[in-house]
Amino acid sequence: MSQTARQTTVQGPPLPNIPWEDRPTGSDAVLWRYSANPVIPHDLLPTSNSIFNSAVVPYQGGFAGVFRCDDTRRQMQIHAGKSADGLAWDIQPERIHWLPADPRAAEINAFEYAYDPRVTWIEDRYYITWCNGYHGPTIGVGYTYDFETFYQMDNAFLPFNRNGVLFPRRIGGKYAMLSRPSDNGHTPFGDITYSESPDMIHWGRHRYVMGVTGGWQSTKIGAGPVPIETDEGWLLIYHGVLTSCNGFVYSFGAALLDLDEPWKVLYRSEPYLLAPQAPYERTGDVPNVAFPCAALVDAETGRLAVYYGGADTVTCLAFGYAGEVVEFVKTHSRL
Ligand code: BMA
Repeated sequence: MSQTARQTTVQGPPLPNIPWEDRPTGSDAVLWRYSANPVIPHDLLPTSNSIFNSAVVPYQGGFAGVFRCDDTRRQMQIHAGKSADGLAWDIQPERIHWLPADPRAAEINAFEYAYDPRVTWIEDRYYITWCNGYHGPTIGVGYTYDFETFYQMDNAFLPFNRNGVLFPRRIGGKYAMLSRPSDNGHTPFGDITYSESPDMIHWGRHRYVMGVTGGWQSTKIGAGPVPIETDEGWLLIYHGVLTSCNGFVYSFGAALLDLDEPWKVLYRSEPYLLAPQAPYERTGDVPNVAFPCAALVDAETGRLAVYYGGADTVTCLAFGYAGEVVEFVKTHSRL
């Protein structure tokens, strides 16, 4: 624990080797893009059509992650990867093949499709949630210790659901997850909800967290990276969608959720933090998409590195200070 630039305390270990670039001279942006974006090109693998909406965590002094790699058949799959610096990635050419975590999980182990992973360390292992095809999209749950062998548990929910994001610790003694009940297509609605579980298998006590407001978050919203614990509340970076005459536009902003009862929203940014404006966010397989799935934070300095998908094609990075994001959300809030 330590103080960031604006006195917000971030809970967590120091991460001195967090990918980082200083704010460009003259800029007053709360989040700024990495000048060498995208960090992962669409064709890093010989078989990849696109690599985007991916999740990264600190691992053994470097970094590891789970990456959405749509292949040249346009199969949506997730692959494991490792990196020394969080920038240059070695991604496995084969998708993750899940071993059933228990005999009953074997019943749902057949692969349909997988996309938009999130990864978090809880207690003794790295948990992965993703959008898992099981007679419709729902929230897959699995874990790994080493990013080599992966175990699949039961899905958290019935279809249709997307954007399942675990909190990085138990809350009130229970595992906690945000999700976004939806339908089978390019859902034109979507609110963020909260559920808890004693065992990571049975989920209940569902609570409504927040829904759409206006502007960049007027069509649907969904949790992004694993929430970051601060002394002001859980810092939740989330995406919001606007429907233009040319289709959906995906931007992202942030909210602060109550530490003990995270379904209570304390503050929520009315302006976005980042909207598709760079060429690699505006042009690609799906234009006008900035879709965050992971954030690294150095509790010592408050430095924040957000990984997000650009235009459903590439993986990008944006930087900021957690304390400044908290301050921005508090001073630009509309619930
Ligand atoms: C959502 C998800 C995301 C994608 C976004 C924009 O419904 O499928 O993976 O980035 O649409 O196409």
